[in-house]
Amino acid sequence: MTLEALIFDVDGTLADTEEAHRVAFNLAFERYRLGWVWQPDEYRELLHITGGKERMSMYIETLALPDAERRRLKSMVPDIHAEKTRFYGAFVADGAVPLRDGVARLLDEALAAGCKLAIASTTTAVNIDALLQSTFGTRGLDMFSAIACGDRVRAKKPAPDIYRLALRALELLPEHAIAFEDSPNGLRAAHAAGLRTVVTPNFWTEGGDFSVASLLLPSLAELRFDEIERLTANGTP
Ligand code: XBP
Ligand code: MG
Repeated sequence: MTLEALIFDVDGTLADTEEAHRVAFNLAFERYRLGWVWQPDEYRELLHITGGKERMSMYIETLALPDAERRRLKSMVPDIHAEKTRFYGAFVADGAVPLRDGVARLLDEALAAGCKLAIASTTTAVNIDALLQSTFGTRGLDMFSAIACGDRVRAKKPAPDIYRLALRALELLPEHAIAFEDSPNGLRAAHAAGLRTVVTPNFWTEGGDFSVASLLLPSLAELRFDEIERLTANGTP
């Protein structure tokens, strides 16, 4: 089976971004004087909900509030999220969010071998553009044949929609591509889309259910592009 594309998740896979997201959320909450502070342990639980807006809405549901106040706070979620995205974009532009080990080399090896690259992420296009430009420079956006992200799909991970969108944009069947993920939600999304998946957990996702992963690694530091097919062959969904 010829491998024609690698499809990467962004947050936690290309780069360990979630601490920057967490701090950005807290700065936005402070800007809106909400009195909310997401500590690491609480944020790790909240990360089971994909999508920053969905995460905030679910958090509001957990608060003991009069209905009118709950509705008012929920109506503010898009504005709070836009403010959070501004803070996050500033961290990324400052170079505060480097690529994970092995990512730059593996992407260059894939491109040199004529393999396409794509992205399937829950975060926003703004965040992805900022990360690709801050880590790869101006060539960052041109490296990827397709970027499927954010609100382009109604059902976010663990639904397969974002991976199906990436495959449609690549005009590929799932057997000709491999997904790279960091979280159980992301793995479930890729697997449901029929993709073999390489998983590299991190601080926020370690200990999750990765039983359907084709390959589980601590990072991409040791993975060579020309080994991927062989190492994932028996992990076909
Ligand atoms: C991870 C997410 C995102 C980020 C925050 O996305 O679920 O919601 O946590 O980014 P993925 P936003 O791992 O699929 O890249 O606030 O922009 O959603
Ligand atoms: Mg992720």
